[in-house]
Amino acid sequence: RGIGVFDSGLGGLTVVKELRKLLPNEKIIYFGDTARVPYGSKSKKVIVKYSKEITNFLMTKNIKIIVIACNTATAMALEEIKNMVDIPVVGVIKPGSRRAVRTTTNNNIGIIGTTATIGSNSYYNEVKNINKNINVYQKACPLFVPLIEEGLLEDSVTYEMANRYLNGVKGKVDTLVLGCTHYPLIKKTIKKIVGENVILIDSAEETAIEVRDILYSKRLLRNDEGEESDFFVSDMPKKFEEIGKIFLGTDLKEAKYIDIESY
Ligand code: DGN
Repeated sequence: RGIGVFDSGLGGLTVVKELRKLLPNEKIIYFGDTARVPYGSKSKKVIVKYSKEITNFLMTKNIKIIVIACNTATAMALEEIKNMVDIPVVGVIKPGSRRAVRTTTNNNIGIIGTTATIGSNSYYNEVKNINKNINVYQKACPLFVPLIEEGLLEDSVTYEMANRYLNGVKGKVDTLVLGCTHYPLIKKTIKKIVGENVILIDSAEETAIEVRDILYSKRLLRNDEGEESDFFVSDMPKKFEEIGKIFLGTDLKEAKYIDIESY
């Protein structure tokens, strides 16, 4: 059986990249909701509905675990999806928060993400649950996703926006959580602003570790060589294949179109 992974679009491929590094034998079934991205500016009701349709689709693909590789969908729909299926469901927020708490030495953590993720206070609550003495500075950065999707990774426009967004955390935090699947792609720009000594937490890596641990403890890890992964999208498979390479760091096998609203 495979690992089901979904995201609002391309961003979740950063999680696939880490899963492949850590669990090269596993087959991954990925769904990117390219027709309905971005999720970051939508309501909980709508994001839960989308996430449920995607879960119904993934459950037809013989999977043993679901990874919600999208911060916004994790913040809005993790509990609903957990209640819907009898296989483990992993989001990206808990793993990222855990890593941040372990990393900080001055007890000042910054969190950046989409408007929905930051508005939900999910990271804030998660961090405070682990250690209530940690100061959490949150900032929504809604323009980062479109800038990154346009490929403006090291452009002056991205730098200018990052400068405005990060003004409030600069100089305060020693750890900054990249609470959105896209942000690892502009790590360099972010570092230029917050300083080289600030540690950037990429939830993707920590999420992959959590998936490995769950599969290991349930004796669900594959030890023979896996089959090729499958990629599905709700619109524009060719564009997904093209830009997906940047997120994945390697070539992307064919992506297939799925009418997700029928699930
Ligand atoms: N995948 C989304 C997230 O991690 O919050 C970012 C893209 C979006 O839907 N705005």
